[in-house]
Amino acid sequence: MTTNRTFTMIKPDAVENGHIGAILEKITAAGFRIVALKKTQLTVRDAEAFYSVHSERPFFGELVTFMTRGPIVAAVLEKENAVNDFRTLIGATNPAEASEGTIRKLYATSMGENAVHGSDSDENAAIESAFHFSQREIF
Ligand code: FUP
Repeated sequence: MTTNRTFTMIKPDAVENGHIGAILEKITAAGFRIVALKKTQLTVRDAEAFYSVHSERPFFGELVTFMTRGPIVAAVLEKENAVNDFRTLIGATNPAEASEGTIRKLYATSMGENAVHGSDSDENAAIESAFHFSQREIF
């Protein structure tokens, strides 16, 4: 995994609300190349492992229930400065605080159901990409 990649998920709320196409369009229009892509559904065990850093937080149970309630779209994205540029594109964790035009401002409904995930570091981008994709699925 090179450092010009990040990992994203279009979360169950955005999938349910029919925003997959619009969000992928925003992502590619912003200059990201999709190097891996799949629709899938997390098991409880997957979600607990993916978000293990939050396991002691009061919202952990709700987060796992939300992330497993329907399918997601997982993707690996490539662009110079991918991690930081993608976090700028998605906006603040809480959509009420997200800047105009960001994906969370446009498509998220609440802090808990905030439409998209974006890796917070190159190291986590590599870990999260490997969690979802084998080398044969990355192009
Ligand atoms: P982000 O990096 O912006 O995705 O946010 P975090 O890693 O801090 O949080 C991961 C997910 O936990 C968020 F997308 C939503 C959920 N969360 C809450 O529900 N409440 C909080 O106070 C913080 C995070």
